[in-house]
Amino acid sequence: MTVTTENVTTGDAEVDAILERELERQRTTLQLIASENFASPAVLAATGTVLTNKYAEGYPGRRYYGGNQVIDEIEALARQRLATLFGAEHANVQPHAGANANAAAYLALLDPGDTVLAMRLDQGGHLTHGSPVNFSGRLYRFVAYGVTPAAPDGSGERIDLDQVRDLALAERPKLIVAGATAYSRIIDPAPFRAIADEVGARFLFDAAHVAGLIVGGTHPNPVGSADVVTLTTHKTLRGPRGGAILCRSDLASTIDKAVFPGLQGGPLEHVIAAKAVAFGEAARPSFADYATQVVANARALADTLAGEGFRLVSGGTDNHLMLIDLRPFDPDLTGKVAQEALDRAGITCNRNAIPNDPRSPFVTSGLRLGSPALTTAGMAEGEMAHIGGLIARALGGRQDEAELGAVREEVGVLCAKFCPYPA
Ligand code: DSN
Repeated sequence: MTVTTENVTTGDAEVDAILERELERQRTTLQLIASENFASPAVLAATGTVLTNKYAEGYPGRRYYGGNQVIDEIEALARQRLATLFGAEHANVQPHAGANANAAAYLALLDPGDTVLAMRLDQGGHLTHGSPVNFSGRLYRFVAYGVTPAAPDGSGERIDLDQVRDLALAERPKLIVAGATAYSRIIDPAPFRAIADEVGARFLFDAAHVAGLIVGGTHPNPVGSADVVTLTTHKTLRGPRGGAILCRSDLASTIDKAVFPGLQGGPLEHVIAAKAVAFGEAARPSFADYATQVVANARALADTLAGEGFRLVSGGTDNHLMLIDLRPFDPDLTGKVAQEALDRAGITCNRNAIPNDPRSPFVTSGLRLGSPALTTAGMAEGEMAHIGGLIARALGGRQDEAELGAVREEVGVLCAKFCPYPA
């Protein structure tokens, strides 16, 4: 099956015109947002099915509405496929998003006011890891650990496990959270488990970003170490937009109750069908090749950017993403300006705070770049090196519309050659 402009024809002219423009944008610009990917046509097809019509509060075999015999089969299949992929005892595939998965895990494991230890937001953590503007920071008492100071040889800016242990001993959290949205190194679950055991805490691993790398064997699997693992299905795992939770069977009923009725109402069974399709795709041997290529591509892009005069936070990457410090390239260049200039050149990414960033989170001194989507499109190390050069050209020539236009043209040629959804 291929996705063509016909597939997105709804018959509503206003909506179709917008859908067509977004398809065109995805076809003709480079997608380097680390949390994005191109879902397969089969995954897209599953999200557009009649399963959207059905209310199915509850779980397979225990629904509150009639008519769920068929729906039960799809959800049971998705749960079984996900549990098998990760070697987990129990899977809940109903969370609508990674944020919901974390909310449900907190609801299951904590009482309001409980202390939680998680990664600092401005050093790579997520909003749901205790931001004061998020429910997590308002309902629970979050204490944050960070990364070690930057070192000239690139050995710094790693999760400071000594600090994690010191804070855990001092604060006695009920829960320790590992996982990040902007951290380019492997997060080893084992030391977190040991610290959690030492202080009698539960351990949650937020695998939102690295879920696909875990399945593909390029990141350690936290199942077995963590009490609960939350994840998203649309990032490196390359499925539909959504979340999921894995846990041991002794926590299964607590987790399930926290998702429904604790947090959500009717599950999105059309999305759950698409999750099942994506989990089936991820179980194929070719998915391990994909994960390996994602990491190789990130490394190739990082190496090129380092050669162009950017500083890689932590000196490089072990996973699908990198954080680049723009200041050595140009002290006046902010993340905001860089993101906007790259947008004009057809290169899509997001500005991101770097550890100890002197600029505000809205402006920043950094960019976050990731390889999952372009790897899905078929690009390899050679294209990554080319793109690294284009990024440097666009940022160096950001005030020169002709130069941005020339980069945009080269981007167009690359996108035409590596198109995830050929016309
Ligand atoms: N928005 C996601 C990301 O870009 O990492 C996290 O929720």
